[in-house]
This record gives sequence, structure tokens and C-alpha cells, in this order.
Amino acid sequence: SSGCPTQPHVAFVAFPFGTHAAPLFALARAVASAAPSAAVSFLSTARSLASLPRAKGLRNIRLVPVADGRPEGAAEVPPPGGIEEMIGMFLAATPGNLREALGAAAAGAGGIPVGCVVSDAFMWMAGEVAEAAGAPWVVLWTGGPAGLAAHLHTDLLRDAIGVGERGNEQLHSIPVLSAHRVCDLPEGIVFGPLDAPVSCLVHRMGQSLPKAAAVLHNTFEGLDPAIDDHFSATFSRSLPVGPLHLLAPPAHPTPDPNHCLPWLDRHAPATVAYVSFGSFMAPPPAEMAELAEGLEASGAAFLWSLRDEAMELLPPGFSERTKGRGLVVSWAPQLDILRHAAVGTIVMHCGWNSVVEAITAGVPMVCRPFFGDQRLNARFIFQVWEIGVGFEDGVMTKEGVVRALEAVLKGEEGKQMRVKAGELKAMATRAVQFGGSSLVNFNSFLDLV
Ligand code: U2F
Repeated sequence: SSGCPTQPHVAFVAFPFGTHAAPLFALARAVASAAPSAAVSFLSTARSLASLPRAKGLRNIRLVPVADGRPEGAAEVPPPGGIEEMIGMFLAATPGNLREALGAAAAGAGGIPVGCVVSDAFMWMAGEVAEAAGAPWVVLWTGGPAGLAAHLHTDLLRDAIGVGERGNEQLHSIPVLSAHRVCDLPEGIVFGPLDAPVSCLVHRMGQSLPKAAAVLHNTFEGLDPAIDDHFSATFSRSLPVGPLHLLAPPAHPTPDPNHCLPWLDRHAPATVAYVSFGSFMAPPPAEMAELAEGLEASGAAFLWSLRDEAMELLPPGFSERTKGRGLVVSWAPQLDILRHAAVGTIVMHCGWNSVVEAITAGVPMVCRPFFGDQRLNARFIFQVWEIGVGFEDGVMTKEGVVRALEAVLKGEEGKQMRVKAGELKAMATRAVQFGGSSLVNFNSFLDLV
């Protein structure tokens, strides 16, 4: 419409660890499908690109590898320092590897220069690369909104609270977090390793985001109106465009190799506890045993997504004793499971993707948060939205698990939670429908890129 003859070219820059790339890729797919004439490049490390679902039917998305910073010819197995060492090596290779990949992206798109950079919020240095290239910088924050508020105000929190204590006092210094407590904050803000690579990364991120042309969130307007207003006042544009799995549904049906869905078909509505701690988290061994004993003692049916290496932590004879009412699998099609009528609750770590998925399925939650934004998300769930329960002292015990399952699956309390979760589900669904806030925000984002 501007009369500009060149084809638009949008480059997406992922943070290539954990599940970060998945929601950004969903956004890239949504752009490629809404703007078929645009060139869309998706930049991530080879390892991360290989983990993404294929963007079937979208000819205008190109995957562009970014150097991961590991020495040439390094073995496929992770280095001794594990994921933290890999993150450190990757960050050390920025921004050079990003500049190089943007060059490759332009070459791959027939010489069309990148006109807009959309990065994971963690990748603050992509903002500098974009600026040098004269392109606007837009970011996607994939975690919970409260976590973002905490990172934005790290300096203020350090001044107000001091450093070192995991206290229980309320966070009065940040009005939008006043329901939360100091101990809910992510590590690396006032306690935990302040100088770890990821702590420095998110600190720098908080300082850089107000410079972005827009900040997108995997949430929807109205879930937390005070935070919506706060972000609108803080960022150039604040655009909640979620739930991303509804805005850009997966291109293929998710495989179900462990036959979870037929198993669920055999259960009555809202009776099954689905257990999942996300993509890389496993509770400490002692708590795993308590959880297993609690599931067994509760008598409830359960479906547990548990990675192979953690299976050996189950108590001896557990599988035999719970046969028929318990199914333990190494990976589950979570979205389809949460939407199944038989599922009555999810026992979870409160990773934001799972929180949004549970909300859009109207499923109450049993919260055992571990790190990062998870404790902040959990307090929203059980205290503000009242759609879940937590554990006394924050850890799972056999009795605590029995009590929690009793409350969400059988009690009056659970029924109320289901009603409230259903209201949020309706709000989320409306947001991505024609005229809904997330769809309107997504279109503003399209205009921007
Ligand atoms: C980090 O969280 P995780 O990636 O560990 O966990 P989630 O945000 O809950 O995302 C897990 C995704 O994996 C899917 C599930 C989610 O989309 O549906 N999944 C599945 O399909 N099958 C399985 O058996 C198990 C999981 C981080 F730890 C959190 O603190 C952040 O909030 C989060 C977002 O930045 O990233």
C-alpha cells in the first residue's frame, strides 16, 4: 500500500534452548500464512531447528541455522557443564553469529534484506543487530507476564529489597506484583546466582525491552488487567496475541504413540489427573517418590508424562500396583490430553506454555513450581485466579498430593475452580476469534512488520 515495490522480509530470532523456539515458530507460521507474499526467515541453531514441527504447506518460511558457539567438530553430546555451558557458549558467539545468519537469510531470500527482526525477548542483542541494520525490532515474551514485570524492575527490586534474602514479605514496591512475595521472584533478581549467564541475560533484557518497537505476549487481554495496563504504559506497543496455540494451531495432528487418548476415552469426565513438569524439569528424587505414593494413595486415575531417565525413580512395584488406573508415558500429546473431557486436573510446574494450555482447556491446576517465572505464575493460579491449589511449604508430600487431588477432583472447591477456569477459557477463546483482542493485536503486529 505504501507503493514500495520490494517484498517484505521478516526474520525471527529464537532463543535456542528449552521450549522457547516453539511459540516463536508458531508466531512465524501465523505471519507466513497471513502474509503469503512476505519472506519469513526463522533463525535458530541447527539442533533447535531440528526439534521444530515442519511448517507444512507454507512455502515462504525458510529455516536459517545460527552458529551455536561450540567448537568446530564438537561431539553431539552436551558438554560437561550441560545446558548452562551450552547457553554460555551460544551467548558468547552473539551478536556475530546473528549478523552472519541475517546475511544468510537475505541471500536465501533472493537478496531481499531483512526489513524487521522479531526475536525471543531473551535475545536483547538482536535489538542492537536490528538497529544497526536499520530494521525495527519486535520481541515475543514466552513466559508468564508476572515474570516479565519482575525482570523489567530488577534494579528497583534490588534497591527496595536488598540482595541475598528469600524473604516472605509482599512485593509492595511493584504494584502489579503486590499479591506476590519476595520468595516468588525468579532466581537472579534479589537471590540466587546474580551473575550467572542467564541472570545477566534477563537483567539486560529488562533494560532493553522498552526500546523495542513492540512487545508481544503469549497471553490475552483481561487475564490480568493491571499488568496489561502496566505493559501498555511501559512499552512502545504491548500486544498480547495469545494463546499462540489457538492463534496458530499446529499444522499436523500430534502423534499419540503411547495411546493416551484411547486410554482417556475409558474414563469418566473430569476424573483423571494428568501429571507433567514440562520439557526438561524433573522433581528431586525424594519428591518424585512422594508424588508417586500420593497418586497411589489417592485412588485417582492418572496419566503421567515422565521422561525415560526419571522412570527408575518410581517406587518398586508402583506400575503393577496402579495398573489399570495409572498410565506412565515418556511423552504425551499434552494439548489434546488437556482438552479431553476425562481430564480433571493437571499436576504441573507452572511453565507458562502449560499454564496457558490448561486455562484454554478450562482445567484446574495443582501447582509445584520450581524456578524462573513458575512461582509467580503459581500464585496467580491459586491466589488471584483461584483456579488451582499449591502445596504447603511448596513441596509435594504423599499427604499433600492426596489432599490436593481430593480438593480439585472431588471437593466443592474443585467445582468452583472449574467454573472460574471455564470463564477464563471462554475469554481466551474470544480473544482469538474475529474481532477478538489477540487477533486485533496480531493484525497490528502484521502492519508493523
Ligand atoms: C520453560 O518451561 P517448559 O518448557 O519446561 O514448560 P512449559 O512452558 O510448560 O512448556 C512445555 C511444553 O511442552 C509440551 C506442553 C508445552 O507446550 O504442551 N509437552 C507435551 O506436549 N508433552 C509432554 O509430555 C510434556 C510437555 C520454563 F521452565 C518456564 O519457567 C517458562 O514459563 C516457559 C516459557 O518460557 O519455559
